[in-house]
Amino acid sequence: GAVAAFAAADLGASSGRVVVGRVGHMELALTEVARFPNAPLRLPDGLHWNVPALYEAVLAGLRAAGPVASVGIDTWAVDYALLDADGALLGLPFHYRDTRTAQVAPRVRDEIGADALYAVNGLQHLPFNTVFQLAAARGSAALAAARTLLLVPDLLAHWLGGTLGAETTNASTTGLLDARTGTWSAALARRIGLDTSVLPPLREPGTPAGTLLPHVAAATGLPAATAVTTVASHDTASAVAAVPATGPGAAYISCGTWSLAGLELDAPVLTEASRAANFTNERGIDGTVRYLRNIMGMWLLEECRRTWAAQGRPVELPALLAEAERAAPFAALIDPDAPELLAPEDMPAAIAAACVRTGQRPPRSRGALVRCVLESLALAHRRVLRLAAELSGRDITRVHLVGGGSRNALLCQLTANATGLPVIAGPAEATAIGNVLVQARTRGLVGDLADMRRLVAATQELRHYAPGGDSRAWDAAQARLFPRGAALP
Ligand code: LRH
Repeated sequence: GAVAAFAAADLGASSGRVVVGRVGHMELALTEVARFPNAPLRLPDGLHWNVPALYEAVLAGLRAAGPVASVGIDTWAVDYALLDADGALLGLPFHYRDTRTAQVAPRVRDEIGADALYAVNGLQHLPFNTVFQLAAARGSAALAAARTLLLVPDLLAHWLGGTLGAETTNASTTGLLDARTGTWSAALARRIGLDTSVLPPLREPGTPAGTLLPHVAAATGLPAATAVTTVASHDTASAVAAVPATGPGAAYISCGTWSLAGLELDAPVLTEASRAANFTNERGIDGTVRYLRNIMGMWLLEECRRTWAAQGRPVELPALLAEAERAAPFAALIDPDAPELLAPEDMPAAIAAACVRTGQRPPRSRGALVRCVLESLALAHRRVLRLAAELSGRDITRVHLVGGGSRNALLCQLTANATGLPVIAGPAEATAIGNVLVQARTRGLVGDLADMRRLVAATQELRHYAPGGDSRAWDAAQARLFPRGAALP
């Protein structure tokens, strides 16, 4: 049968990779050809992404990839670049962890009305939603000069293939997309003073985005006829597309820098209860809804390690996880989504302070601290999935944990124990796989979403974790941490 190769450039908030996926009938094989760090850049005006460096790394990755039928780009959500009338980049995009939105976001939310906002965009309130970033940029020189706004993956696709568009799964994270119609909400854009003409036409995953520009072909050694394909450019949407779920009852946790826990639905849930619980309705491929909530994720652990390394006390992950495994259970628990953990200078100190603030003794070793982080994440997974089931009226019988976090056996087991549900872990590279499969689908190499998932289930190595331990200990931990109930963020 037919087989073809596709290149997926998948950029996460801490690292990027270029993966080549070979797809054929019941065949899906991935090779990582490049991996590179993605470190934020602090400039006098704030925290930014070094997008030219990322573009360069993608070019190098494509060179290493060799001949492919097409290329697809996905990245983290919400962040955007501005282009002027000549198509030139107006400064480096802000990083979503930049603090300039902290005061603006609640103000804009209250001005428009939290319920009015949710009724239109169905989005969880996060201070960095694009709509709040743009409100913070109101009146800036860059915005005044801007003719085009591009989300980060759309910018990279533009630099590769020359086309302009806003891919829908990622556009759904801006706060400017109408959750029911899937079109830009001009009314909302005008409320924040945005000239709606900067918003490019929407485009769906699986549509063409040109072919390589001549200088890109030259830089990568690829034929200029190589296609650029619009994929589910929001990394989480690509990951969810590759969740190896077959049949109803499956929930997912896409666990990387963030843990995105929820359900796939066919229509948004826009109830007051859903808004109050801060659930989001992001768009998936093929008209699906990603009904989920952000949980702070492996960021907590990554930042601890970064801080320790900066203090001259680096520690390898396997050793750290082994220590955490031996540490006493339920010694201290935190709410991983506490706002002060979004971008602290010193994560271990911030976690210790969170423990003290809630009347607990802070962990005394690094192993104990990591145990605290992983148990707290597992408990958050439980809280969010139970809420997702309740708010959507669905039953959950098992949990698919995908993304880098699926390699963390302790986190997987704790999540099974906390939720009381079997956890099926993997693939770790779900995002790159989803990226590849959407490209393969445009060539007829794979069928619908269910086919894509069957292919992942049949070809990728998955690990199963049965729930164990004492479920009452988790009930008690939950009640202790949230004495007034779990619904509010
Ligand atoms: C995960 C992710 C998540 C967004 C965040 C900004 O990488 O895309 O879905 O909320 O980054």
